[in-house]
Amino acid sequence: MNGVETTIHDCHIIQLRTILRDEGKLTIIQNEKFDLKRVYYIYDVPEKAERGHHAHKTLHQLIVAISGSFHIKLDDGTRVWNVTLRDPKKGLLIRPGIWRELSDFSKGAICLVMASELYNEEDYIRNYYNFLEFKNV
Ligand code: T46
Repeated sequence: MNGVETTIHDCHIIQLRTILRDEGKLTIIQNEKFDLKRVYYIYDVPEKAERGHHAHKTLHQLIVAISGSFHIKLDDGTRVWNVTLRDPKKGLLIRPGIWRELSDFSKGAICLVMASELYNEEDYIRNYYNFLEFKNV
């Protein structure tokens, strides 16, 4: 998938398989649209702090609010999609070439991110005007 041509319509909420029992719930993330190479999580985010404010050239990601809630604004250079994640049974699939801004973290929120590649700063576009150039907008 070419990050230059992707739009917010290539990003989706994915319902994750969940086993419900009286003893609690178990959610499985397995073969969700890309091969997984890296997992990280963001937590202890202070009130009013924002994260992201960048895009990736080639990275695919699946983001899950495994605790609490937060807001994600996705932007393809033309259109914007605002999503609030608060259900650990749902993941947000973000394709390459999408600008994202994370905000409104609730107390105790944990943002779990699964990524298709190892960390590579060269894959980031951290300036919005460079992002618009990348998208040919
Ligand atoms: C994303 C959002 C949701 C590493 O050294 N290795 C890593 O795997 C990651 C993810 C980050 N870092 C370093 C790079 C920076 O010096 O950790 C520092 C913070 O990273 P960043 O400013 O990119 O953090 P966020 O929370 O703004 O963004 C992260 C991911 O980078 C990004 O892919 O989509 O979470």
